[in-house]
Amino acid sequence: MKILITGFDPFGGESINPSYEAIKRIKLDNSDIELVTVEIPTVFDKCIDTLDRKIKETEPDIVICTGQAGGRFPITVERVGINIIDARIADNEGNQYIDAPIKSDGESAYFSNLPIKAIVKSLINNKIPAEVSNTAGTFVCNNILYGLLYLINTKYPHIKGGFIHVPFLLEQVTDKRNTPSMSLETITEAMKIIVETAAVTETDISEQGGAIC
Ligand code: PCA
Repeated sequence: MKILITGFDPFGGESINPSYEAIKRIKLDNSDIELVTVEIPTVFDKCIDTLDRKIKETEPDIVICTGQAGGRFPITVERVGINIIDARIADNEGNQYIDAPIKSDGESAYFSNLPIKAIVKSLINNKIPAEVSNTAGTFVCNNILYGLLYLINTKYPHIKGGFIHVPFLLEQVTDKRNTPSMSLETITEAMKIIVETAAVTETDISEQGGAIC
């Protein structure tokens, strides 16, 4: 079983991105998994092209993309990617699209086909705060999630894929008041659990994981 996992480069004035820092430190217990780790540029369009190239090159069974969600407290397992960009800040190459579709021939939205509820449950069982999220935002993380699911739906129907948002690292919040963070060790452990849960879960569990608003 081959799993491709991606993290983003730093953006928005940060000098580090916890997603890539964590995924490059993952040490798996399950030796049946071959893990391929890639850093993706925080740039609209280019991130999807980079991902597509890597999928072609490595032919994974599962693709897990990850990124930073500064300000969120738990690890959030994204349910859905939506076909829109509405950028509050510019990406790392100065692009700032407003209300633009990601793929003109794509559906309005695609659901992750990772076992999102099983992943949340595994994290919580390991005492790591986690929940399902119903929005990956409208910036580059939603862009790559939607792009991945578009690729799965149009080109790679045998692949399972989705997206995980992680909080700031402790070192990123020393200059930010009352902002949630998590240690790099915990985020790295979470990534390991996510990879191993995705690898062994054929069908997701049916358990409440929704939000009222
Ligand atoms: N987080 C941003 C883009 C890159 C990243 O790590 C986001 O949530 O859109």
